[in-house]
Amino acid sequence: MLFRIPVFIAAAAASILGVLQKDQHLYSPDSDGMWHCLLDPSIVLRPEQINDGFCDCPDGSDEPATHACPYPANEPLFFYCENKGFFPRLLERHKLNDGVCDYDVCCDGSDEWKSGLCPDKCEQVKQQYNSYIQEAQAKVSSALDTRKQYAEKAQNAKQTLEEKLAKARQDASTATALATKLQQELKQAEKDAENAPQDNAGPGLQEFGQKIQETLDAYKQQAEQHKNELRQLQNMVADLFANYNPNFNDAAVKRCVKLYGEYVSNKADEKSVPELAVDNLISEISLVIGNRPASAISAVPTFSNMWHHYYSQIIGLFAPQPESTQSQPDDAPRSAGNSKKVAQISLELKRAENAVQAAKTEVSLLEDRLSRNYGDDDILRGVEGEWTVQKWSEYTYKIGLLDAIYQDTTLVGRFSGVDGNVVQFSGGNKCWNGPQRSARVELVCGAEQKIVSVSEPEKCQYEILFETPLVCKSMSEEEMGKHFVVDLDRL
Ligand code: MAN
Repeated sequence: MLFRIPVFIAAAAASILGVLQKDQHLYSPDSDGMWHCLLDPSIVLRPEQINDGFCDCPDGSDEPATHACPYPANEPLFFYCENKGFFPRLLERHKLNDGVCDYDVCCDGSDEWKSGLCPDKCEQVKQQYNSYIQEAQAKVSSALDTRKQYAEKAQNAKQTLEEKLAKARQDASTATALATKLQQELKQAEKDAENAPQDNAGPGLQEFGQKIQETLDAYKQQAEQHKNELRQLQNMVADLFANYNPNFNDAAVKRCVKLYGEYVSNKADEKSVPELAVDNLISEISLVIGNRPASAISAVPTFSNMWHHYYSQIIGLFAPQPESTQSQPDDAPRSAGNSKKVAQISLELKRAENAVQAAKTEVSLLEDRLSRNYGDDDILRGVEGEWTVQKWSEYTYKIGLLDAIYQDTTLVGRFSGVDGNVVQFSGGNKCWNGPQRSARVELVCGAEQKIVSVSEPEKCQYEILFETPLVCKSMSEEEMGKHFVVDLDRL
């Protein structure tokens, strides 16, 4: 053990112990063989006063390898360990020669240079480091592979959306062209109908049609009323769901809240098709019975003339269409045909207009989805529809990065945007006496999707740390090395 001390002293003679290689020149003596404190050159010392365990320079520059000098302004002063064969590091000077081997920083044991207590273990530390780097490289490369797959999925999802958008735009323009053509045809058919002699279906038919319309209207209103009542009831239960006191042990309330949660999760989207169908039917009836000029109403409605009217309408629908109107005899059936044609074209026009509207809505929805920011490489699109379900503390969290977050059955928030590695969720269930729930999810690189922590710094505002390969980037060995910790037990 004794022979180690001269090794360090000998090293100090050639170079000053505890000083970075690049700063060694600052310790060269002047032409008189004297040395000056670094920040106060008026203080002149003999070279052997450096590292003699007595503090001469207020800046501590004469004691780089001892703790003789107090830290100026409480900022630590450092000792440089050379760590030959590994990476040089800096150790706070108060840890020098204290009887503890600080191998996590000075693997060469130079921190205990006075006693020589600590043999050099840089070789073992290097082995630990190498296997750490190997493992880290394997993890990062597997995470990057997974990320690549997500990026491909994202690319495909984007491409599918772009194709859907192209199709929707095409549908919109086809439907628009058709609607324009039908508008012209309708104008012509209306003209033809006005000029044609009229059949003798009477005002009774109009009344009859009106009755059907009124009945349909009444049903529609009733359905509307039921819908409003249902909405009110839903709002009442939703309010209970968002604001009940979970600490109050009321089994009925808890059961209601649980069932409501299930009801909301399983509820199918509202369909507006039947309503549209009713509207179409109402306007179809008005086209069949109401487009007729008042002068045409001549007969009193009887069962037989109404029967005749409907019979000719129905037969007209299925009868082979004449080549041209010119070949029609100039009598009542032609008139029925004309008014049926107006009705038919109007209906087709209405359908085409609905199709235009639907395609335009689809176009704007798709444009919106395509223009949103989903992070580098649009990567978040790759996890669309993927949910991570994990218990954290007393709740089970369900996270769909592009959808929503649930805390058990409580909606914490819906996806509202991405900013760098942070995904925001807002508009969740209202907090008891507080705001609507919201969350901020910070994504960090990890091999798989996993919740690392959930906190609630403000009531009902959640901070979630979430591991995912989505944000992994290739790392240099130096970056990986920053997280390396020496396992002292294995030295
Ligand atoms: C539930 C949970 C909690 C939240 C309280 C607020 O218990 O959503 O996270 O703090 O409600 O009342």
